[in-house]
Amino acid sequence: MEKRTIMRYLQTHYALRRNPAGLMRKSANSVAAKLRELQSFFGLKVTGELNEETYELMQQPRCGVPDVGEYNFFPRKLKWSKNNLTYRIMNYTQDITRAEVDRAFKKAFKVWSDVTPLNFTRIRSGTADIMISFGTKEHGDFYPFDGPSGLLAHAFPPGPNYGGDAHFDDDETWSTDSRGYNLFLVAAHEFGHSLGLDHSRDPGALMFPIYTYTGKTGFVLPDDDVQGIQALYGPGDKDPNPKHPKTPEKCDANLTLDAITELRGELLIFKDRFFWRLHPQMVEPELVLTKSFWPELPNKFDAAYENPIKDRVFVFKGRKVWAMNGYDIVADYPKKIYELGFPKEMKAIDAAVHIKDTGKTLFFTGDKYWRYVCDLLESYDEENQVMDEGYPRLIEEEFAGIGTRVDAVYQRNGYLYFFSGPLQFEYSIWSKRIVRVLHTNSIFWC
Ligand SMILES: [Ca+2]
Ligand SMILES: [Ca+2]
Ligand SMILES: [Ca+2]
Ligand SMILES: [Zn+2]
Ligand SMILES: [Zn+2]
Repeated sequence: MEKRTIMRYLQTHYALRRNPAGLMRKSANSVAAKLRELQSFFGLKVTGELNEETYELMQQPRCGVPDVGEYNFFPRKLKWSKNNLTYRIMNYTQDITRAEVDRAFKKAFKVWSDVTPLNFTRIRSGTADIMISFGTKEHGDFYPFDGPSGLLAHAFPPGPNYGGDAHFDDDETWSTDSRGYNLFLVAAHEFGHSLGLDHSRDPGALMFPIYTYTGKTGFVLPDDDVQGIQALYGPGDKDPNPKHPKTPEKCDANLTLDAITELRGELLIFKDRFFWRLHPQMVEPELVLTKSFWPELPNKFDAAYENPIKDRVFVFKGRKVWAMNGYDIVADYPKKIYELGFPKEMKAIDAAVHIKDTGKTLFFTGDKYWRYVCDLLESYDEENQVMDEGYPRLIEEEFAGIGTRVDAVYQRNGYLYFFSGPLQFEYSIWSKRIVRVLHTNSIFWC
């Protein structure tokens, strides 16, 4: 990323001003201040410096609307003073059929009309409240697009003329699925702006500025967005999909976890559609959507562990297991868990952990656990039996006191950390006993 691109990013999204001569203000302080704003918005370590983490974030495809609302970039946020709004599709992309474009926009409006008293009617001539168009580069509003990736779209807050209008960068490849950018998802986000919403800092929110493909299963508007839009317009008569996913709070006293693994020195703590990344030197964990890392994997996992020698992370969901090498899925995966030697009737694994010092891998399911002599997930067969003899065993035989079910487990410095509901058990591998009982959320120093 060139310096110019970085400056443009801060100008577009953080209101970094040009000086009157039209040149960028050279003041390092001003750039640093904007970098701090950006880092704070995305929950990164606030340094004011362009570190790798910040640099990576700035390269992600995103919405063109600024993250800070207090500036005069677009007219100040307003709301529509009527509930019946019109929209008009001015032109089309060549990437998908016209019918697909029409459907994507209709569905995107429905996301908002389902939870508010708003109604959207399509008109085919004249001026609509929300005029929708595809354009490239400079497209008539002095907020030019930038070619493929980078800025995907933008929309204006409620008001006359440009107000409410939504523009899509036709240098992107638009799709109805995971390829390129999903038009429905981007449109649903932009129409949020058309109705008066700003960007959200909640990484689970539709109004989060960065694009993540959230999967094939039916989209449900996250709770954060519902709260936002209902604060402006109130709720509608009936919500056909009242279960709006909430983003987990790390310090929730009742916090429970799905799975935990290390990945190249970081701890990944899975919960619902998310995981927290906890770096040994970082106090503040970063919450991200699992799909933003591994778009091809399920949203939510049952269990996960790392084999650091092979640099592999294994994640389990139902009867399937995936092996990952960093961001990449290893060839031949997913496999079925019975291919690893588990009984055919086994539906899922609750938790798994690989113990570096002994080379053994433990798998927990229900009140039982299995032990593998070594980690041979890649070459399991009947003749080459790798399951330790005498397994499965009852969890309470070996790990008395941790309960009869394990949600998640990881190992560090000779200890196993078991999570069961809102409790965490620190178990010494060498003295074979529980040394401490903690709250689950103490993993985040809450
Ligand atoms: Ca308009
Ligand atoms: Ca673009
Ligand atoms: Ca689990
Ligand atoms: Zn946006
Ligand atoms: Zn525009």
